[in-house]
Amino acid sequence: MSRTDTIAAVDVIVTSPGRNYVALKITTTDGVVGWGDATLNGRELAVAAYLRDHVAPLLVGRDPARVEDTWQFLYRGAYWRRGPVTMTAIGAVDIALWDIKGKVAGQPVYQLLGGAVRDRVLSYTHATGWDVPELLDSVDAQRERGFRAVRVQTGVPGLDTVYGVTRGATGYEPAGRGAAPVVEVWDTDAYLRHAPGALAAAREHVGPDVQLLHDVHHRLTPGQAARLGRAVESVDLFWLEDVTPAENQEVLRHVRRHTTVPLAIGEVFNTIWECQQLITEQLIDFVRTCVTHAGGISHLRRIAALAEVWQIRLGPHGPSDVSPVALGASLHVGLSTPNFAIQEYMGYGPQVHEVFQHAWSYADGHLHPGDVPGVGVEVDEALAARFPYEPAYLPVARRRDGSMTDW
Ligand code: GCO
Ligand code: MG
Repeated sequence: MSRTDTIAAVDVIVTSPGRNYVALKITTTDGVVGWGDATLNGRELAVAAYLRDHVAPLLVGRDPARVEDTWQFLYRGAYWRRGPVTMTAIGAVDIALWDIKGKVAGQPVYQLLGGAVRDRVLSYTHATGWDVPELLDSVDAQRERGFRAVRVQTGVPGLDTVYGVTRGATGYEPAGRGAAPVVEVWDTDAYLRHAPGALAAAREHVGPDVQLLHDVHHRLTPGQAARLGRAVESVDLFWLEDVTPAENQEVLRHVRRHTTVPLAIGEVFNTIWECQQLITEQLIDFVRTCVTHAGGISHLRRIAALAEVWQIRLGPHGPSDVSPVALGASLHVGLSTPNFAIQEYMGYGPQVHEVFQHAWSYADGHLHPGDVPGVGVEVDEALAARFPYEPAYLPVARRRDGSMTDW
């Protein structure tokens, strides 16, 4: 890169090839283009406006090589720190600048992060069924695709909609298109009566060699979480995810006192500071922060470094509601970070693969970021423009008595 190279243009692209994504494009005066992901499910336009109105004008003219300084500038410069919108915007810029750095150096980003510490990144995907036989079929189908780690979610008798359970052959997509969120009915007692048996059936079906995971999606009290943890200990889960809403992290102590089931938390966290207590007090086994929502490659690496001190591993969020740019960025961290354990991989619909052309690949239960310079994901802008934004929201949940609860 010539020393006079600066950021020439910053563009925000909102596209909906089956679901909404926000892509950030940073172009340098030398004509190098970097891509970032800025997708925050159900609040996409807030991040797009933050980037367009408040970040893009500040970036033009800056040195694209100064990735860390730009991170600090946007984080400290906002004064109103943290939060999903700010941190997703910073994450997108960070990923795009790493992409530029890699392209200028002619190296995949993982090489710039110190090189590979493993040959490939273990991934897990989702299996889902309304009843246990359907769930076991779904687990079999994912194993046939090569997955050695599978998240299992089942329907609950008496409930018409359950987090993580899909109807039909398409992948699970919780965000419903339309001007308002769908209201789901939730019954924790019914879930607690059913879930341990379904998880045990899955373990019995697959035998000891397959890793099984389960996501509680923030729905239990600490007491309920402790009971569930105990009830599923013999299932030998790889992790039990988001057992309680993690705003109050003290409550995890109670869960820890009663069960040794490995706990994973963090997909809704945005910075190292939300992870700090969970890590330093060893209240979790896996930290789940997402490269997009937690400040990009630079900040995910920082969280990993703190976690490493406490022998806690990274298992980043990788739903289909962050774009293939995010997955690519996460995989560069995964390939080069010693305490990276597993990458969530839900997969994408066919139109998404066309709009986001990616060097990352899946084979045999593992992912690899690819060896092209940069992050390795390019956006087909002409195609993206053919899929305009459509309002879509995550559901909300109410108990049987009509009161709101966590979705
Ligand atoms: C997961 C997550 C997702 C979230 C989704 C919300 O573990 O994959 O819980 O399924 O629900 O990302 O937008
Ligand atoms: Mg989750």
